[in-house]
Amino acid sequence: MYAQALDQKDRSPVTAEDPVRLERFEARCAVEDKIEPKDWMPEAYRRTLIRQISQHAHSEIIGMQPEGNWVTRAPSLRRKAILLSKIQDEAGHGLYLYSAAETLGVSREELSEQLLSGKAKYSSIFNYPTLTWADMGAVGWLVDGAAIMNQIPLCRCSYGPYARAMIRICKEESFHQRQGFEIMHTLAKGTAAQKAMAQDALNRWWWPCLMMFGPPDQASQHSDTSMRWKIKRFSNDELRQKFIDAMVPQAQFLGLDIPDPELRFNEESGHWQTGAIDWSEFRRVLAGDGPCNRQRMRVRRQAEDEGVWVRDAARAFAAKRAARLQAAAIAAE
Ligand code: FAQ
Repeated sequence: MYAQALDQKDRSPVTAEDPVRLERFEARCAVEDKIEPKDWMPEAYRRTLIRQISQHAHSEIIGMQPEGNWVTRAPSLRRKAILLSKIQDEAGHGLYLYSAAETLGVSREELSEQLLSGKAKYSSIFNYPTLTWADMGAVGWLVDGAAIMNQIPLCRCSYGPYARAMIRICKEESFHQRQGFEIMHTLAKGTAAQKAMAQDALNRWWWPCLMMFGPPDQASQHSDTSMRWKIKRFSNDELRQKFIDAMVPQAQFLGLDIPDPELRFNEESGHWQTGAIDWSEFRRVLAGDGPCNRQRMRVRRQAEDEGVWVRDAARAFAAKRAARLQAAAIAAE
């Protein structure tokens, strides 16, 4: 029941596309034309986008929970205000992304139902707990850092509404990353106990962040078509490597150790090389058995149930207002 996306795919067969239209579509992608909602697109392109955009939206919504855990315990009023704003930004990102997905002909209700029923995936990273205040630093620095690395290329995605949503999201994500780095910096340059807390957070978040980029290229089912259609611009492994190369010097600047005894700089390739990633852990989290999968879904469902009266009240108000306006229009005739 808590497994992510065991049955999320639209299994109805994709009928053969008109070869002429398909060729024209592929040619538009090749020359970097933006595809807009009313343009013809292959059914597989539409489904891929709905899958990716909705998983991304769900990740933003579920991603509020690990941070929400620290709102009441932030160490100062300033930190609390910043954290609250960041969490509100995540909600906004979820909403822009649901709107982008809706332009592809799927309703917000369907998407929400896929998440609440446990059919839809969201990012593996949000199934890990935030145990200390330093985790707010690590989430901002590393999780938002990984998100930016993955999402900047999405600003050039071939699908117009997704690309445009990503531009604003990326601007906000870079603030988030800065605030996370600033928390880590304060802790790492603070007392020995604070530095140990920052190191512990890095130890717990490093490997799950590397997994955020998705399975290794040879195991990534969607990368080839998504790259041909210019939805994705880089492969999962390419983005993971860019992230590692960016983060290692930042950890060094902070005076923190990356928890990987095999980490070394490869002079030949010019890249930092890590030890092996434990992909069995990634598969376990995706199958619903991460440290917090059950808790995340329980909290999400509870929030949905507790919001019923708000949605009912909004609908009742909208109906009353429409009736009032209609009555006024009739009276004016
Ligand atoms: N977790 O063939 P690929 C954030 C699935 S937002 C769970 O390589 P694709 C902001 C994948 O869906 C973070 N599932 O797939 C924030 C597919 O399964 P399916 C979210 C994963 O789509 C910060 C299967 O594995 N970002 O952090 C994961 O070509 C702080 C095979 O994979 C996005 O969603 C994973 N990590 O590439 C919020 C960005 N990785 O659908 C709050 C947009 C892979 O066939 C606080 N998405 N899978 O059942 C993407 O760029 C892509 O979808 C990838 C995966 C790169 C995630």
